[in-house]
Amino acid sequence: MSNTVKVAITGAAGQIGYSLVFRIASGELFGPDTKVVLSLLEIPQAVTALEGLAMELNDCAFPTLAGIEINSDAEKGFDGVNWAILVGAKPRGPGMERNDLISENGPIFTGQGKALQRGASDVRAVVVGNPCNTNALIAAKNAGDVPFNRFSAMTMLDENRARYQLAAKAGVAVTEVQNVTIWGNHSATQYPDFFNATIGGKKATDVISDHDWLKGDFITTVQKRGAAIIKARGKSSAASAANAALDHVKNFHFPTPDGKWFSAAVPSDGSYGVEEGLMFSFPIRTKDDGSYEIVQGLDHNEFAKEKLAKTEAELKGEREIVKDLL
Ligand code: NAX
Repeated sequence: MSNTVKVAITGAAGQIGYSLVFRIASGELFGPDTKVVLSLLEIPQAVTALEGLAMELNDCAFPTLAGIEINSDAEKGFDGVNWAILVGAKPRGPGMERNDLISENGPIFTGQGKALQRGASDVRAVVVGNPCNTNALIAAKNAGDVPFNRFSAMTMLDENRARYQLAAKAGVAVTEVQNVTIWGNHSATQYPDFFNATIGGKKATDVISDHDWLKGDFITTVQKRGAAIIKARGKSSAASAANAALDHVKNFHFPTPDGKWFSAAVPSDGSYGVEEGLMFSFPIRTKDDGSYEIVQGLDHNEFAKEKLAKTEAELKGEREIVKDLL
């Protein structure tokens, strides 16, 4: 196996990009023995900013950084990449509805899907730019013969947020909280599943006796955490989103420890009754051959089924808005 990994990052001059690139270049993501070539992509107006970013990266003198490429042309930027982290997207403007954002950002991902097909023969792509599930669906549907399951969307930030909330409520270290699945869309309809989560190896519902909190404030806090951060910081989550993108790539790149799983939005294969082909967040484990599987057999009570149905309906609605791009 080659010990050089080429990683493309779109929107690299943005705020998530600035938190992401140094950590990848430092060797934190793939380890000290793997060299990294960074392919940074931006819109033409932001290429100068990328040149400044490249100077800073070089000035870190990271032993693992084997090269930096800068492009505003996706086809060139995706040439030969192993991982594409698709962060670049337009933010929601004043008075803009979610549906407007879906229509505005969709075309970016048709172009990037096509460019991935032409440029990269062995690629995995994760979409961070919102609405990330639907953007990932658009990219995948435009990527020709790149297998559908090479595309995913990031719900790892939601999982990390949920793990922190459960740990804080139980008064334990966050490492004690495992197997918190985010089901569905990276949006306010997502379902952070505490029923199948564990705290210190026990069921979370046995450790946290306040089930009203679990069914109420816990879920809404996780669903609305992004908005709470914007309100407090005046800007959207950036370092935590970059951190989650690293976790996402690590989760797919390295074997999942026994008995554990992680959340990511991947193409549904019909598991848990979710319509096949929707880009839906599920519990995921990697397999020995480097591919992944959706963890089967988790129980859903009526409460959970209702939540799953709601987030699935939202994703179908988003897909309807972009149907001309698929
Ligand atoms: P910024 O506005 O700081 O950066 C976005 C960058 O993307 C800009 O520099 C812009 O020039 C670039 N860009 C736009 N179109 C592009 C294209 N076609 N090709 C290449 N670059 C392009 O936003 P930032 O805070 O970094 O957030 C980026 C995206 O992440 C947004 O869509 C945001 O909503 C989304 N998020 C997703 C999260 C998740 O958990 N999935 C959480 C954090 C974040 O909200």
